[in-house]
Amino acid sequence: MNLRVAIATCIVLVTAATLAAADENANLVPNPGFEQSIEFHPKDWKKGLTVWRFYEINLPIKGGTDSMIAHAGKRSYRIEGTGKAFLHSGFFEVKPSTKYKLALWCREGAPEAEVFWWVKEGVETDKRKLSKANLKKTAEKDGWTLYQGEAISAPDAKKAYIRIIAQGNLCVDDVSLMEMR
Ligand SMILES: [Ca+2]
Repeated sequence: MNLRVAIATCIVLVTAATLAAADENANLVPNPGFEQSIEFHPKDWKKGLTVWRFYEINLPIKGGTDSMIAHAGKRSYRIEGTGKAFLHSGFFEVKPSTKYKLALWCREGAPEAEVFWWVKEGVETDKRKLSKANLKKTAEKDGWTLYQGEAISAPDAKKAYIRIIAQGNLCVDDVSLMEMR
């Protein structure tokens, strides 16, 4: 092996190691910090599956992106009211029977969260439809609280989305789901 080949090989190995490390820490949640638009036309329901969706469960409650306050970036998601709401992430791909860590930064209220496992859009897994994340407070900074929990994907899971549950006011930013190893 001459020096040039050795250096090239070394660069390839370092690049592969860097990519593997990046993959290990990859956040699977689309638009995790609400920095991109979550608007979609009701007729374009397929696009609706790729963005954050808000569901009023018990009124009075309302929700929307907030550009006045953010844990990071310029926007967060604000839920206001005394009722109950669900905030669903867009669908993303997951591995079956795999342990994931869910994390989100919140203020003004305490969230609950679940991860729903799907074979594909519209088809839930047979074995385990959802995992409750059992969130715990793990850090506080500048008025924001970090909540973290774990969830194990169903044996037939290929896709997932996260449901954040708000009972009353809640401000959310930087939601992540990462594979644990
Ligand atoms: Ca943000």
